[in-house]
Amino acid sequence: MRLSRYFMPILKENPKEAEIVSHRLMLRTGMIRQQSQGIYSWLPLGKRVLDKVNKIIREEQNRSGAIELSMPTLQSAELWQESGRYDAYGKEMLRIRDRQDRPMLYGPTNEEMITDIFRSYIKSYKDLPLNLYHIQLKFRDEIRPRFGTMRSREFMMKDAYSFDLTQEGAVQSYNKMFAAYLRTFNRLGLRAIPMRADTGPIGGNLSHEFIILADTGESEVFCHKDFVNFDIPGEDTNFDDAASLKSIFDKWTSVYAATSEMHDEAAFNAIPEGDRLSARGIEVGHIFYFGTKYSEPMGAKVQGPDGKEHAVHMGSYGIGPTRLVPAIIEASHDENGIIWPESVAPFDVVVINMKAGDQVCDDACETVYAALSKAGRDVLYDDRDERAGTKFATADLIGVPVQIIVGPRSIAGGEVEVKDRKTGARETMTVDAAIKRLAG
Ligand code: P5A
Repeated sequence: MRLSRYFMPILKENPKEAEIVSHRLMLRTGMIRQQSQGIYSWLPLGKRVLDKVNKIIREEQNRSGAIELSMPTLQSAELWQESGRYDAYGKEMLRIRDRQDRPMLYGPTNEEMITDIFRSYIKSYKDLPLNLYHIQLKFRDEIRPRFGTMRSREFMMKDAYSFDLTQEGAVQSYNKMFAAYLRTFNRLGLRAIPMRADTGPIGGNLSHEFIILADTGESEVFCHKDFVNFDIPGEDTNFDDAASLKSIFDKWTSVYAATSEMHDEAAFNAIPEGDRLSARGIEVGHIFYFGTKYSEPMGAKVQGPDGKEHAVHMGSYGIGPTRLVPAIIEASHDENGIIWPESVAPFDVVVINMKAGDQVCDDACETVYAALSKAGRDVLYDDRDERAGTKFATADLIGVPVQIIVGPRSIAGGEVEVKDRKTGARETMTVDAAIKRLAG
């Protein structure tokens, strides 16, 4: 991508409305734009990051055996009347009427709709277990939308729903998602800690929130320091092996961790003082087991091996991609801007032409840009007619992991500078060596 032809509206000034660093940086780098309170457009730079986050989420959902579909944002109120949540959900639900005056709503979550899909097709235990997910916009008319896309009214969610014949099966489905979530957040460059949490309007009595520790987080959390050293389940995790899934779950729930709603002061105080962590955190995921709360009233039943009808045991599993993007920035930035983990960086490399219009610089930049693009890397080429200082500041601000700096002096000797955004380390090398290093 040539920056001169890209759409990346960088703001010169720090936006006044932004209270936390991620919100400030997302506005400054032109990643997002507020359209109305708590409702955002994702501009091209932001969209790239969001897509990479979703790709990782998708890969790990698929690896665990979950199957992707797509459900609409608008739902009929009838389904929610069946479960009893239409009245219970309250003012957070945006209620709409269509031209025939039929009550509709913009979905805040999809338990009812997926249960409806399930009951229409699945009749036998032989088709279980089943886990269906989608990545779709949701709307919750939050009282206090704030911090940009961290807590917005319209937001994206990856929501998965599992169906099992028995509670035992449902617990295994829960453990699958538990392990998949640990892997997902790790690949996003985050250490998320699963904590016992309140189930709120989704229901049930077993749930874990996945929390990233950050001073700007909205949740107050309490946990044991040991979490920092726990191993993340590997790529070879066998999602069909109930025992190994259980051992992952047991390990990660073996020491104290709870949000303020579930906090047990006595249990926390039993931890040696030096190992206690009382901090703030960002909830990036939340998983639930709620048994037959929806399947019973909505008649989602299957025939069991005993020939009788059984209401299925369900769980639901949410991740917030549009919250994860600012959460990653909260965890990874410095005074000059964002430092993207490689896995979600909008571009892998930025080529900085210090003297656009100089034939030798232009030619070298074009060579690097073409070679790395051909090798499949996402390359941003800063070919703008701007001062070198402005270009360096932009590159640091938008946080691309590697910068290739092409200046008239070094290119006269056939060399470029390669700078690592995170460490600031610089290395001088030939054009060919730079291409070889970064072609991947
Ligand atoms: C689980 C999947 C549910 O809705 N039903 C389907 C369950 N859970 S949840 O905890 O309420 O939300 C799941 C995740 O969505 C993100 N999220 C938000 N992100 C941005 N702005 C919001 N207002 C918002 N509300 C929820 C969070 O990451 C949450 O963990």
